[in-house]
Amino acid sequence: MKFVQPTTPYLIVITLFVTFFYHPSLAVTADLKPVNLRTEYKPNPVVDAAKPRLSWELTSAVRGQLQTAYQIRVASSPELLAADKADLWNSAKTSGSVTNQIEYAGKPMTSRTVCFWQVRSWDKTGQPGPWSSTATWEMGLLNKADWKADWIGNDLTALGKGNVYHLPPAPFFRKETQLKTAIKRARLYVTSLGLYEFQINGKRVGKDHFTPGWTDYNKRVYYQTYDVTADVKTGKNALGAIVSEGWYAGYLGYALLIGNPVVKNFYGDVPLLKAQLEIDYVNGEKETIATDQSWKTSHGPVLEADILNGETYNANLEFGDWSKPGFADVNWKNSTVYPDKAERKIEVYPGNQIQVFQELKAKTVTPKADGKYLFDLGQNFAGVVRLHVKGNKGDTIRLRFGEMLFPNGAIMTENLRKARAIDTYILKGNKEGETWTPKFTYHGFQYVEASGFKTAPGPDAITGIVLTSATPQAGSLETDNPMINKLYQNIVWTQRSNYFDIPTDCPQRDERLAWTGDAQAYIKSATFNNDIAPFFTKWLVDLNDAQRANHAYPLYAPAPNVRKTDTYSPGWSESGIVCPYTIYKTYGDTRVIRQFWPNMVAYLKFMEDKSKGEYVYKERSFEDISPKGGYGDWLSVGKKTPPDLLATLYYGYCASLMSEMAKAIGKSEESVYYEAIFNKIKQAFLNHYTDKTGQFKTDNAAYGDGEGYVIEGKSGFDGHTQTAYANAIYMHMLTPEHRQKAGNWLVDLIRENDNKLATGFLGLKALLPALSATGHAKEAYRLLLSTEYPSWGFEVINGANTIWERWNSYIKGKGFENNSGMNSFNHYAFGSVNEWLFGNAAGLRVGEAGYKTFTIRPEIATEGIGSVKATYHSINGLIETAWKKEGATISLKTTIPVNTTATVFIPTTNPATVLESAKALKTNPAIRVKEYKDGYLHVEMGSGIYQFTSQN
Ligand code: RAM
Repeated sequence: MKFVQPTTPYLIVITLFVTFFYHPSLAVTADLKPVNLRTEYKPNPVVDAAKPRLSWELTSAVRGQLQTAYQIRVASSPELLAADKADLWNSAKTSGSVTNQIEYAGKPMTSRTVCFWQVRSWDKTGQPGPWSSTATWEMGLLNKADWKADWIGNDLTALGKGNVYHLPPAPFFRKETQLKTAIKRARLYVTSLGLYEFQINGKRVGKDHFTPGWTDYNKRVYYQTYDVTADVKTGKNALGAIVSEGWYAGYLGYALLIGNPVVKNFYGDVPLLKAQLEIDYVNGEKETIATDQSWKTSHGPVLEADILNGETYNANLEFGDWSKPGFADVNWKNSTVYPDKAERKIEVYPGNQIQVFQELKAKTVTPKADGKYLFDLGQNFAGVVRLHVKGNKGDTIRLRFGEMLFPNGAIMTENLRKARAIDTYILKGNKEGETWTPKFTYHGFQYVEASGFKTAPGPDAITGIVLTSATPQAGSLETDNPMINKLYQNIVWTQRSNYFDIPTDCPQRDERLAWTGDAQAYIKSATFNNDIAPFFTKWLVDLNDAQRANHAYPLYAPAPNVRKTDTYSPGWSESGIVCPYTIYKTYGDTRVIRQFWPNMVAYLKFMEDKSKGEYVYKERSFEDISPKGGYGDWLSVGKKTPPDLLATLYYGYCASLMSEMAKAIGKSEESVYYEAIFNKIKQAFLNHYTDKTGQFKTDNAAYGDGEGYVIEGKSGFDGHTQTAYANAIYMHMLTPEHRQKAGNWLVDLIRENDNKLATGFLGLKALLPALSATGHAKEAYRLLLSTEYPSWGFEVINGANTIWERWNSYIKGKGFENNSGMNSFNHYAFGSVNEWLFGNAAGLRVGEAGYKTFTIRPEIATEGIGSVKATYHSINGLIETAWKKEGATISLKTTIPVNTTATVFIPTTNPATVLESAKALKTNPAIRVKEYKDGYLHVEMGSGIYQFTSQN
């Protein structure tokens, strides 16, 4: 199963439309049809925004097609909509080309309203197209007062066992109810402090996992809404829930590892449930069944469950049909009601819920010593396994999880550190066998070591269940080079494993925190693979909720106190600017800018104060944080770029992004202000950090022997590094002439380093883009295609199927060379090359926000790669760019969505030979030829599919 946006490819839609729906009696003359209607980025969602934002895409067979006006109508029933009685909102014909981020502007929304809407568009000649099909959105509970449900719990903390891992069993809750008469509609609103699974009449509700998601539970908690009309019936019904510690009360991060005084219960110690089932009867009556002390509670088979530590399940303690009516709950007690926190918000989950992405069959099962069996699922991923076993009552299966094997074939678990990551199942002895999947834990793994099987298990004893935030697939990339294709798949798997409610650093060890540096370094890359708009809409709230008292953004968000000295760091904190900017730029989302503007302004002020009004961070400006100077170019190879130099570049970059964002929300004075700050920083940076020739220089002695700085600080510091030049170029911190010089020094530094990269987390994302930007695409390709350490290819040839934390996390024939505790095999930071793969190799760059305009400027490799094909489903529709080199012919296919404009740079040494669909460009009115420059013929055009060829 794949998450693909529910957009039908254009041509199919067009054909269907023309064949089945077009009827001359309709007053429709244009073939412009809106499709993929979404509200707050989602098809037919439940939302709680007062003014939900609407979007659509357009299809048309006409080249260069545009929308000149649109009309939206919204009604409270499909019948009213069909009768053209838009009782909620009729936008009337509104001129403009915008098709997304359009705020609902009708009657004020009230809780529970279901809105039915349609849109139609007028084409470039002013003719209206047909109405779209109907989409819906539903309003959630807009006021706290809509909640009748209490927070209920069952304090089992006294039953927690063990000194190292103290985990109580998971409480079960149940309630029976008699529903009076015929039911028209039923909704379940449900949340928990901790994790929950809800059941109605013996059936699990919904497909979501790890609900309600991680937030700063002191400030807000999200809830889910399920249409359960089909799950309830007139007469007796039973509601049930299992609740677990989760992020609320479970173990988090490396707190245990580093001996933090608090290791769990960061937000509370008893997990709580809050749920209400709202029934609308056909006769107009309403009824609400809400959690209160009358709900019965007990604990049973889930002996312990923890995200990091695993789950233990004793099937002998199962209750049977506990969530069906008629279950004898005489031994269950009443629930305890817990007070609400007045300041805690309760809101609709804005992200994409975690769901099952795919199941993985075991590739091999290998018997091991001591009766153990090793299962290989063939892919490193985040998720759980489904166990199928036949045995005797009381037999115990113990599952350990690992990403890699030692060269001797034993499972490697050292890199999990204090994440115990063990699942245990105690059999009830069912003759037909028994099946179990844990509910409240997940692991990062490829291999499972199972003990306790009495007879040899087959491969179907263990099935991998891949879990991920269900971000719809947005892009694809394929070349004729298998190594690069593998690299791309590894990037995708790593994103899938780590976009898990929050952008985690890794899914396996005792960390799984949303490290802000990793998030900002990778976000742009992520946009090309999946639609991450809802995912980041959620996480940006976490990030801003975690903004520190001094206005610095934290190291990770949510930010429980897992280590007292974890405060902030340059390169990490800037996530608070870079991430909203990227969401704005990618999706045209100005709401995120408005929403967090005061926080971002406060952060820029913090940065300014920190520079003591000098607009440059001189050496040792960040000695007060831990590690000294912050994380800097984390995990770089060789000399370390001084953190203060990098911090200054980031400061300038943020000021420029602020200027652009201010403009986008109509704050022109602020835009000018931040532009001026940017220029001041640039000047101060150049004054302090460059010598007469323009080379970067730093007072390296200021850092002593690196004591107190990050581990790589011991290799010494230098400003004349790949990372420094790459970032200065990427962040536009240099004059044009200086920029070219910097590009040349960058190339020199790579050559001096045996043609190898030396960058860490911060340097890497900028490295290839900076080479390309200064005319060194050939060097960029050389690094991309290298298979020597350190390189992406080195990971691939050493067997990687995900992106590793370190280039040499594992070497074939040698094993694990590194620090075993900090050696993740599923860490997306080095996957930030995806930005270059799509942006340069395939050549796709956003212009006006939301890809309303964009450029396609593919960089043709001189060797190693002969074709690159990328697709990207933007908020304005599907974009495609595919180039191929065959002898002297270069072909370039581009797909430009309706209502967008592209500037395509056709690579050619001979512009006179350029043809489109085998015809001269001159003869094609859809294409505007601009100029020939730097080996590219620039052309501009609107929507359509274009096939260019040129002779070289
Ligand atoms: C590591 C994390 C993360 C990084 C920080 C500095 O432990 O895994 O990737 O951002 O430290």
